Amino acid sequence: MADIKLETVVLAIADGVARVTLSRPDKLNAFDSAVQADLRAALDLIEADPSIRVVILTGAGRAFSAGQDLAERRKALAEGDLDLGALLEVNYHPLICRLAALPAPVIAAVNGVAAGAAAAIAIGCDITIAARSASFQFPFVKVALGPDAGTSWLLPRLIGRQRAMMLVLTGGRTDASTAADWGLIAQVVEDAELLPAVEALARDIAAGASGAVAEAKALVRGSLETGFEVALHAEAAAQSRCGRDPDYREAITAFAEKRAPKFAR
Ligand code: LHQ
Repeated sequence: MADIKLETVVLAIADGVARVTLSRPDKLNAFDSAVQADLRAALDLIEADPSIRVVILTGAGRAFSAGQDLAERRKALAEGDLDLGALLEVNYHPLICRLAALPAPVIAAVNGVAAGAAAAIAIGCDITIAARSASFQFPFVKVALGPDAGTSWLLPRLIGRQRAMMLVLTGGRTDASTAADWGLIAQVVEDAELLPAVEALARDIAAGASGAVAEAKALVRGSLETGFEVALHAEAAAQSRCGRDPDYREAITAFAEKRAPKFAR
């Protein structure tokens, strides 16, 4: 299928994998209102297409994204628009929540610097893989702001409170290798390997039974907000659904027949 080119985002869908590329490279893919609108449009298309089994989010050029467009904020400030919380609630939160709620896992392929809200979106994806030369920066304090877009929730859970504090209180840059060592991201790969590695991972996940993949995503995400016994019950409920799915019958039959399963969905 041909790429769908929006103003600042390119959506490419092939073989059950949707790749969303932030495409404003001259401004390091900073999130202005056009990017926000294009991401909403891309998500509308992805949510409406049941053939999509995995989503990849990446950036064009040398950056993943430099976060909120500061030039647009400067203009808004001059016009007296000061409510950043409203901007978060209207633009960022729906985007972040829609990515989390998609049944298809979302893989961030972090090709370069990821800063501010964009770094939060990258580490909030289901799996985050970065190029060796990429970096992560939570520079909110450097622009006199507190952490947002989920940063204060995600960082302590991924890397612990001590390292989270260091990152948010300094706003300093963390290279991809350190990010991987700390568990901020799943993996670091050489620059030229980023898209091939992420696409291979996406194909691997897309080959799985999509019902089971969706249950796995929801269970792991949900576990962060529940106790152990609640998680056990959630797993059992998911297993009841999976066990009645024809794909489970096919997997068991294929195992007995010593062949690869052919999943229906
Ligand atoms: C940019 C940006 C940018 C516009 C580079 N905006 N143009 C969420 C919602 C609600 C409220 C507010 O906040 C938030 C959360 C946030 O995201 S706050 C954090 C916002 N981001 C930043 O503070 C990062 C700002 N950018 C930088 O510090 C640097 O650009 C980094 C370290 C990312 C990269 O540095 P360099 O590699 O030296 O590139 P550069 O600075 O030369 O940038 C290249 C161009 O991109 C340049 O444009 P120009 O026309 O001069 O060539 C920059 O102005 C533009 N650009 N970031 N966020």
